[in-house]
Amino acid sequence: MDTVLLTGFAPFGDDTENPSQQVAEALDGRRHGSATTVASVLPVEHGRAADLLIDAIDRLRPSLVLATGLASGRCGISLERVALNAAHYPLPDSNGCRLQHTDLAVDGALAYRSTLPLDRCYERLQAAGIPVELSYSAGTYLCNEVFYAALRHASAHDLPYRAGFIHMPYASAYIARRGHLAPSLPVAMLVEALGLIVQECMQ
Ligand code: PCA
Repeated sequence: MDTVLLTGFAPFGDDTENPSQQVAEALDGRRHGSATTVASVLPVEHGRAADLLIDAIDRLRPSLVLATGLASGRCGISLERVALNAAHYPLPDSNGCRLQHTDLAVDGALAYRSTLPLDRCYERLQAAGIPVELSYSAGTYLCNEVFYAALRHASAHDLPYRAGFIHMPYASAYIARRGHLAPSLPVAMLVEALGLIVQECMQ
């Protein structure tokens, strides 16, 4: 069986929902040709998030690893091009850890490129009427940390999976409930976007 590993993150900071968790749960079990999507929701915790992702990769041996998270303030789907060997947390993780100006891997490469077909994904989402951008910064918090871990693991062990990271804005219904406005998209559109990205990546 061919597996797509799709990860989201648990809520963090002052937010009580994370759209990436909702999208991952919505797509869990979704079939695409001979491939099945397996979703996992990672904690916003230094070390543990990346360890859980690598454990899932070693257990499931997926052909595609799509990691996703919330980027508050972004106006559309952000297709991340680069994972950086750096941690500089803008806020503490869920355990109160706040790394500053730290390397993720002491002797690791400075950066890895996403191995997803991002230009094709960009065109596919645009054609579907979904706001999308190509991004050169996945930040220096937990999203970049798992992105870097997934690509370093593939490179270090010569594993054949494609891996990348997708940031998304808030879910509109959450922002409406919260009252304090910020850029958002409906959950249904976020789910559609990730479904289309899986399709492009599995071609
Ligand atoms: N977004 C954070 C971490 C978890 C998430 O959903 C980030 O952009 O690093």
